[in-house]
Amino acid sequence: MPATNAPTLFISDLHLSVARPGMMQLFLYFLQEEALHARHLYILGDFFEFWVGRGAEQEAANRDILSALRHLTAQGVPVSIMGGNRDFMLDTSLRQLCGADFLKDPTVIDLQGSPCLLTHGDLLCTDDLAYQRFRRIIQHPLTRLTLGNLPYAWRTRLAGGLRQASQDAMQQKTAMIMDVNPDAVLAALRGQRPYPPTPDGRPYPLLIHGHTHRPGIHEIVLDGQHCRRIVLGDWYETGSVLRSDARGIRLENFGSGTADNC
Ligand SMILES: [Mn+2]
Repeated sequence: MPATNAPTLFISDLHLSVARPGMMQLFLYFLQEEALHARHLYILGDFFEFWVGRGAEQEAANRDILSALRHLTAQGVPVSIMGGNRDFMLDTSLRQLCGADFLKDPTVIDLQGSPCLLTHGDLLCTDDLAYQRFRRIIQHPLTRLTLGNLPYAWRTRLAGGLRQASQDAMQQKTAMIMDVNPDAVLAALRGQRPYPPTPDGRPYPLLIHGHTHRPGIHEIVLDGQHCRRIVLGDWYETGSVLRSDARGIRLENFGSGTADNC
Protein backbone atom coordinates (compact mmCIF):
# COMPACT_ATOMS: atom_id res chain seq x y z
CA MET A 1 0.00 0.00 0.00
CA PRO A 2 1.53 3.38 -1.00
CA ALA A 3 2.57 5.79 1.78
CA THR A 4 0.51 8.97 2.20
CA ASN A 5 3.38 11.15 0.88
CA ALA A 6 3.79 8.89 -2.16
CA PRO A 7 4.03 10.67 -5.54
CA THR A 8 1.43 10.66 -8.28
CA LEU A 9 3.11 9.63 -11.54
CA PHE A 10 2.20 10.57 -15.12
CA ILE A 11 3.61 8.96 -18.24
CA SER A 12 2.58 8.77 -21.91
CA ASP A 13 3.81 7.88 -25.38
CA LEU A 14 5.61 4.68 -24.43
CA HIS A 15 4.57 3.17 -27.78
CA LEU A 16 5.24 -0.28 -26.32
CA SER A 17 5.97 -2.79 -29.04
CA VAL A 18 7.90 -6.04 -29.47
CA ALA A 19 10.06 -4.11 -31.94
CA ARG A 20 11.53 -2.20 -28.96
CA PRO A 21 12.18 -4.83 -26.26
CA GLY A 22 14.51 -2.50 -24.30
CA MET A 23 11.67 -0.07 -23.59
CA MET A 24 9.34 -2.95 -22.66
CA GLN A 25 11.94 -4.04 -20.09
CA LEU A 26 12.44 -0.48 -18.87
CA PHE A 27 8.69 -0.10 -18.36
CA LEU A 28 8.48 -3.37 -16.37
CA TYR A 29 11.40 -2.13 -14.26
CA PHE A 30 9.65 1.22 -13.80
CA LEU A 31 6.54 -0.55 -12.50
CA GLN A 32 8.57 -2.44 -9.90
CA GLU A 33 10.91 0.32 -8.83
CA GLU A 34 8.78 3.45 -9.09
CA ALA A 35 5.11 2.81 -9.67
CA LEU A 36 4.86 0.27 -6.84
CA HIS A 37 5.53 3.13 -4.40
CA ALA A 38 3.21 5.63 -6.10
CA ARG A 39 -0.10 7.02 -4.96
CA HIS A 40 -1.51 6.72 -8.48
CA LEU A 41 -0.15 6.01 -11.95
CA TYR A 42 -1.67 7.82 -14.93
CA ILE A 43 -0.85 6.70 -18.48
CA LEU A 44 -2.03 9.39 -20.90
CA GLY A 45 -2.24 7.64 -24.25
CA ASP A 46 -0.06 5.92 -26.84
CA PHE A 47 0.83 3.41 -24.16
CA PHE A 48 0.98 0.75 -26.87
CA GLU A 49 2.33 1.32 -30.38
CA PHE A 50 -1.06 0.02 -31.38
CA TRP A 51 -3.88 -1.78 -29.65
CA VAL A 52 -6.47 -3.32 -31.93
CA GLY A 53 -9.01 -4.34 -29.30
CA ARG A 54 -10.27 -7.80 -28.37
CA GLY A 55 -7.55 -10.41 -28.92
CA ALA A 56 -4.62 -8.01 -28.36
CA GLU A 57 -4.43 -9.22 -24.76
CA GLN A 58 -3.37 -12.66 -26.06
CA GLU A 59 -0.14 -11.38 -27.64
CA ALA A 60 2.80 -12.63 -25.56
CA ALA A 61 4.35 -9.19 -25.09
CA ASN A 62 1.03 -7.60 -24.15
CA ARG A 63 0.37 -10.42 -21.68
CA ASP A 64 3.59 -9.55 -19.82
CA ILE A 65 2.62 -5.89 -19.63
CA LEU A 66 -0.93 -6.60 -18.53
CA SER A 67 0.15 -9.07 -15.88
CA ALA A 68 2.69 -6.57 -14.48
CA LEU A 69 -0.07 -3.95 -14.32
CA ARG A 70 -2.40 -6.47 -12.68
CA HIS A 71 0.26 -7.10 -10.05
CA LEU A 72 0.57 -3.35 -9.43
CA THR A 73 -3.18 -2.75 -9.07
CA ALA A 74 -3.44 -5.84 -6.83
CA GLN A 75 -0.82 -4.22 -4.57
CA GLY A 76 -3.18 -1.27 -4.12
CA VAL A 77 -1.73 1.24 -6.61
CA PRO A 78 -4.52 2.68 -8.76
CA VAL A 79 -3.69 2.85 -12.48
CA SER A 80 -5.68 4.96 -14.97
CA ILE A 81 -5.12 4.68 -18.70
CA MET A 82 -6.29 6.99 -21.48
CA GLY A 83 -6.28 5.93 -25.12
CA GLY A 84 -4.10 7.83 -27.58
CA ASN A 85 -4.17 8.07 -31.35
CA ARG A 86 -2.21 4.79 -31.70
CA ASP A 87 -4.08 2.75 -29.12
CA PHE A 88 -7.50 4.38 -29.48
CA MET A 89 -9.20 0.95 -29.31
CA LEU A 90 -8.37 0.70 -25.60
CA ASP A 91 -11.59 0.70 -23.63
CA THR A 92 -13.29 -0.15 -20.38
CA SER A 93 -12.17 -3.80 -20.67
CA LEU A 94 -8.90 -2.58 -19.09
CA ARG A 95 -10.51 -3.06 -15.68
CA GLN A 96 -10.96 -6.75 -16.42
CA LEU A 97 -7.61 -7.15 -18.18
CA CYS A 98 -5.38 -5.53 -15.58
CA GLY A 99 -7.43 -3.74 -12.94
CA ALA A 100 -6.79 -0.31 -14.49
CA ASP A 101 -9.43 2.39 -14.98
CA PHE A 102 -10.15 3.65 -18.47
CA LEU A 103 -9.96 7.46 -18.63
CA LYS A 104 -11.98 9.36 -21.18
CA ASP A 105 -10.20 12.18 -23.01
CA PRO A 106 -10.25 14.83 -21.55
CA THR A 107 -10.59 14.17 -17.82
CA VAL A 108 -10.20 16.49 -14.83
CA ILE A 109 -8.68 15.10 -11.65
CA ASP A 110 -7.82 16.53 -8.26
CA LEU A 111 -4.03 16.74 -7.90
CA GLN A 112 -2.73 17.80 -4.49
CA GLY A 113 -5.97 19.71 -3.93
CA SER A 114 -5.92 21.52 -7.31
CA PRO A 115 -7.75 20.72 -10.54
CA CYS A 116 -5.71 19.15 -13.26
CA LEU A 117 -6.84 18.63 -16.85
CA LEU A 118 -5.54 15.45 -18.46
CA THR A 119 -5.65 14.85 -22.20
CA HIS A 120 -3.61 12.81 -24.65
CA GLY A 121 -2.87 15.98 -26.63
CA ASP A 122 -3.87 15.17 -30.19
CA LEU A 123 -7.12 17.13 -29.75
CA LEU A 124 -5.01 20.25 -29.16
CA CYS A 125 -3.18 19.91 -32.49
CA THR A 126 -5.95 21.68 -34.39
CA ASP A 127 -3.63 23.02 -37.13
CA ASP A 128 -3.31 19.49 -38.46
CA LEU A 129 -6.63 19.50 -40.30
CA ALA A 130 -6.02 16.23 -42.14
CA TYR A 131 -5.32 14.44 -38.88
CA GLN A 132 -8.36 15.93 -37.13
CA ARG A 133 -10.57 14.77 -40.02
CA PHE A 134 -9.07 11.29 -39.80
CA ARG A 135 -9.54 11.28 -36.02
CA ARG A 136 -13.25 12.15 -36.28
CA ILE A 137 -13.79 9.22 -38.65
CA ILE A 138 -11.66 6.63 -36.88
CA GLN A 139 -13.03 7.46 -33.42
CA HIS A 140 -16.66 7.58 -34.51
CA PRO A 141 -18.70 4.97 -32.60
CA LEU A 142 -19.87 3.39 -35.88
CA THR A 143 -16.29 3.03 -37.16
CA ARG A 144 -15.22 1.51 -33.86
CA LEU A 145 -18.14 -0.90 -33.90
CA THR A 146 -17.33 -1.98 -37.45
CA LEU A 147 -13.62 -2.34 -36.67
CA GLY A 148 -14.37 -4.25 -33.48
CA ASN A 149 -16.32 -6.86 -35.46
CA LEU A 150 -13.48 -7.57 -37.90
CA PRO A 151 -11.31 -10.64 -37.27
CA TYR A 152 -8.25 -9.95 -35.12
CA ALA A 153 -5.76 -10.58 -37.96
CA TRP A 154 -7.55 -8.04 -40.18
CA ARG A 155 -7.51 -5.42 -37.44
CA THR A 156 -3.77 -5.99 -36.91
CA ARG A 157 -3.08 -5.60 -40.63
CA LEU A 158 -5.21 -2.49 -40.76
CA ALA A 159 -3.39 -0.98 -37.77
CA GLY A 160 -0.04 -1.62 -39.49
CA GLY A 161 -1.32 0.16 -42.62
CA LEU A 162 -2.63 3.13 -40.61
CA ARG A 163 0.65 3.44 -38.76
CA GLN A 164 2.61 3.51 -42.01
CA ALA A 165 0.23 6.07 -43.52
CA SER A 166 0.60 8.24 -40.42
CA GLN A 167 4.41 8.05 -40.56
CA ASP A 168 4.38 8.97 -44.26
CA ALA A 169 2.02 11.89 -43.61
CA MET A 170 4.20 13.19 -40.75
CA GLN A 171 7.16 13.56 -43.10
CA GLN A 172 5.13 16.04 -45.15
CA LYS A 173 4.10 18.17 -42.19
CA THR A 174 5.96 21.01 -40.53
CA ALA A 175 6.90 20.83 -36.85
CA MET A 176 4.49 23.70 -36.17
CA ILE A 177 1.50 21.91 -37.65
CA MET A 178 2.20 18.87 -35.45
CA ASP A 179 2.49 20.90 -32.24
CA VAL A 180 -0.41 22.11 -30.13
CA ASN A 181 -2.30 25.21 -31.26
CA PRO A 182 -2.03 27.93 -28.57
CA ASP A 183 -5.69 28.93 -28.99
CA ALA A 184 -6.81 25.31 -28.64
CA VAL A 185 -4.86 25.13 -25.37
CA LEU A 186 -6.58 28.28 -24.04
CA ALA A 187 -9.98 26.99 -25.18
CA ALA A 188 -9.38 23.67 -23.42
CA LEU A 189 -8.51 25.48 -20.18
CA ARG A 190 -11.45 27.89 -20.48
CA GLY A 191 -13.76 24.97 -21.21
CA GLN A 192 -13.14 23.65 -17.73
CA ARG A 193 -14.58 26.64 -15.90
CA PRO A 194 -16.28 27.36 -13.60
CA TYR A 195 -14.08 25.99 -10.88
CA PRO A 196 -14.05 26.67 -7.17
CA PRO A 197 -10.96 28.80 -6.47
CA THR A 198 -7.93 26.61 -5.92
CA PRO A 199 -5.68 26.89 -2.83
CA ASP A 200 -2.86 28.48 -4.85
CA GLY A 201 -5.23 31.00 -6.38
CA ARG A 202 -5.25 29.49 -9.88
CA PRO A 203 -8.74 29.44 -11.30
CA TYR A 204 -7.64 27.41 -14.31
CA PRO A 205 -6.48 23.82 -14.06
CA LEU A 206 -2.97 22.59 -14.60
CA LEU A 207 -2.87 20.99 -18.06
CA ILE A 208 -0.94 17.75 -18.56
CA HIS A 209 -0.68 16.05 -21.93
CA GLY A 210 1.60 14.00 -24.15
CA HIS A 211 1.39 13.18 -27.88
CA THR A 212 3.79 15.81 -29.26
CA HIS A 213 6.91 14.12 -27.79
CA ARG A 214 8.19 17.56 -26.77
CA PRO A 215 8.57 17.37 -23.00
CA GLY A 216 8.50 20.68 -21.18
CA ILE A 217 6.78 22.91 -18.68
CA HIS A 218 5.16 25.99 -20.23
CA GLU A 219 3.86 29.01 -18.36
CA ILE A 220 0.70 30.49 -19.85
CA VAL A 221 -1.02 33.76 -19.01
CA LEU A 222 -4.76 33.40 -19.43
CA ASP A 223 -7.15 36.21 -18.49
CA GLY A 224 -4.35 37.68 -16.38
CA GLN A 225 -3.83 34.40 -14.52
CA HIS A 226 -0.69 32.31 -14.67
CA CYS A 227 -1.25 28.66 -15.44
CA ARG A 228 0.91 25.83 -16.65
CA ARG A 229 0.93 23.29 -19.46
CA ILE A 230 3.15 20.28 -18.88
CA VAL A 231 4.07 18.07 -21.81
CA LEU A 232 5.17 14.53 -21.04
CA GLY A 233 8.08 13.00 -22.93
CA ASP A 234 8.12 9.81 -24.99
CA TRP A 235 9.89 6.56 -24.14
CA TYR A 236 12.37 6.29 -27.01
CA GLU A 237 15.85 7.30 -25.79
CA THR A 238 14.91 7.01 -22.09
CA GLY A 239 11.76 6.86 -20.04
CA SER A 240 10.06 10.13 -19.06
CA VAL A 241 8.04 10.60 -15.88
CA LEU A 242 6.16 13.51 -14.33
CA ARG A 243 6.22 13.21 -10.55
CA SER A 244 3.87 15.19 -8.31
CA ASP A 245 4.13 15.13 -4.53
CA ALA A 246 4.02 17.49 -1.56
CA ARG A 247 7.36 19.02 -2.71
CA GLY A 248 5.98 20.01 -6.09
CA ILE A 249 5.94 18.70 -9.63
CA ARG A 250 8.97 17.51 -11.61
CA LEU A 251 9.51 16.19 -15.11
CA GLU A 252 12.30 13.61 -15.04
CA ASN A 253 13.99 11.05 -17.24
CA PHE A 254 13.84 7.46 -16.16
CA GLY A 255 16.57 4.95 -17.03
CA SER A 256 19.24 5.60 -19.62
CA GLY A 257 21.33 3.63 -22.04
CA THR A 258 18.33 1.41 -22.75
CA ALA A 259 17.39 2.82 -26.14
CA ASP A 260 16.48 0.26 -28.80
CA ASN A 261 18.34 0.47 -32.04
CA CYS A 262 15.55 0.95 -34.51
MN1 LIG B 1 -0.12 10.34 -29.79
